[in-house]
Amino acid sequence: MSETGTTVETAVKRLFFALWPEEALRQKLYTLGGELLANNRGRRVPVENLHQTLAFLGYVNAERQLCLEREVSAVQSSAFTLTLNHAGFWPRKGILWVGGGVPEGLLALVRALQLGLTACGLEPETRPFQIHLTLARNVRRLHLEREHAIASLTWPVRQFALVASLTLPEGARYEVLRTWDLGS
Ligand code: 2AM
Repeated sequence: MSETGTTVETAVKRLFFALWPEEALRQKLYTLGGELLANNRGRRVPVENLHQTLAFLGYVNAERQLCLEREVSAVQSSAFTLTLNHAGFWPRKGILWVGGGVPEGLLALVRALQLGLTACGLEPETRPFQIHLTLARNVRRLHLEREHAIASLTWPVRQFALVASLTLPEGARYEVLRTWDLGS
């Protein structure tokens, strides 16, 4: 028992902060992925895994996880609404994704999370933040114009999540460890 406890406490976890859509929106995104992919081959992200990453943390030990949780608990960001209105395809990585504009509230949240990462000794992403919610990977070929318009999906964002990524033989499984509410 104590050995198991020790293992858990000292283990590193692969973590990221994300926006996790409600079930109904995930279903719509999954359906959209099927429509966009049509007869092309690709590995679709299972409906339960669909999310938007805000900050990728990589492998993190328990001490650093605590630090990150403490830092982001102090974040005072407001709720915002996302409008997902286009799809894209990155041929080199074979990724089919949906995107939309980045409202000021989202930018503020991402910046606050990045400050938290820095405070805990992690290096935040330097590329400008953009929305790309992955619908499918390993897509070999897809004819999609650059910003392929989709019927808009409205996503009221009221919280963000800390998520653990587990790599299993059947693929990635994500576990939402903790959520934080955004201010109104
Ligand atoms: P992706 O969907 O564009 O692949 C869990 O792996 C989440 O973290 C996914 O949303 C993935 O984005 C993202 N991710 C994985 N590795 C990453 C990295 N090295 N840098 C930034 N994001 C990463």
